[in-house]
Amino acid sequence: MYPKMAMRDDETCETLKSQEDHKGVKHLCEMGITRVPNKYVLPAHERPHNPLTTNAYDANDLELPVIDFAQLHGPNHAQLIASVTHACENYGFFQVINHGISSDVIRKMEDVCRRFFELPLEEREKYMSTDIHSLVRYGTSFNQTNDSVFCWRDFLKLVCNPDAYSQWPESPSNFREMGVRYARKTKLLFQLLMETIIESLGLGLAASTNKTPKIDQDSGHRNGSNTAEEYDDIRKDIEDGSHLMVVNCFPPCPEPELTYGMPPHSDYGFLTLLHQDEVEGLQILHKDRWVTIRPHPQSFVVNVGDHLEIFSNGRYKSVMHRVLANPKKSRISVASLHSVPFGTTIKPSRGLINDKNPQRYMDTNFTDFIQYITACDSKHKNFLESRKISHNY
Ligand SMILES: O=C(O)CCC(=O)C(=O)O
Repeated sequence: MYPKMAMRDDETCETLKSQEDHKGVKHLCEMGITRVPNKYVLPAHERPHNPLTTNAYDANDLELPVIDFAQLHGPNHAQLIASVTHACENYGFFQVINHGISSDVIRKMEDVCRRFFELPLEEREKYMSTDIHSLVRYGTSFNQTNDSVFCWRDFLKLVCNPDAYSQWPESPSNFREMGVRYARKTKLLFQLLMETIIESLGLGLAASTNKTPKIDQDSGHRNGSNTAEEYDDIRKDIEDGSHLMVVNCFPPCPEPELTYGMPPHSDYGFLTLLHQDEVEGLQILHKDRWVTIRPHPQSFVVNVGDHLEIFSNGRYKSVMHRVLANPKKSRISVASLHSVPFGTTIKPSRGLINDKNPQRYMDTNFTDFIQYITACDSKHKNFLESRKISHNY
């Protein structure tokens, strides 16, 4: 048992706590803290509910567009593609239902993740590392090495490929088996989602019929330089793509108004597939307002990542999101981040560039991105901003 630590200004307590901060927020809660340590206290102007930071904090929930994947191969296929286009252009987020991943797979994954975070610290600590190349990594905050203020989250990051599985935790029982099963299913779902996204951008259709797509005179979005070859390359990249699973644990926070579960950020990959338990916390920036995405059991929240923004030449934008800490309930989420293989160059699709719609992002190597997040603050959309090409006309 740890002594209760209530005073923020007690120097001895602070020193002790700062050593403990790197062991994570679950550990701090187990120590019995009743105040948020200084390391987690944001300056007033950066706090989640400060009207000056967000300009319009809005407690309203937002109903995300729902994509019913049961329609994928049916007579309403064209409508489904139109809904995907609408969701990606207007929200950067949607929910997918009837996605083919059974409730048993999802429930058991959530259960083993919850049990992982309930393990004693000595067990979780075995995976603690700040090396972002580790195949398995337990840690805390957003970027533990660079964050001047920590956020109220612990995580387990798991690289998903057959060579990495043997290094995943064996404890709690069934963790590895359920984790691998979940990872394989979400990878397949990602591939299907990407097929629809590519089609929604007008690229898949062009390749499959091997015809030059029409130029949309108003938006200038599609053009004639798309080739079946490029489509085949991207399909291959998606199939062989990188897949990282991030299991997030947000324990109850004694002073949630002072900190974040996760600060505003966008995701780096093509798509993220998120499963959140029944506890609210996720908010997205929509029309300059932070809005809450209420959890829907059995659906996945899907969002556009930075690499898709680059690939679509800015037509589909990655959207900032954040997680609020809450005082009462522990929250678990599982984010599956998918992209092209490490080492691949991400570039705007040649099929989407034309005179009206010039290339808006530099070709970007995955390695550049990894270097950037290692050295710099990767919150907000800083990395993507650094890849933009400005056109002075
Ligand atoms: O827990 C959530 O709702 C979102 C998690 C997230 O944004 C992330 O893992 O990047």
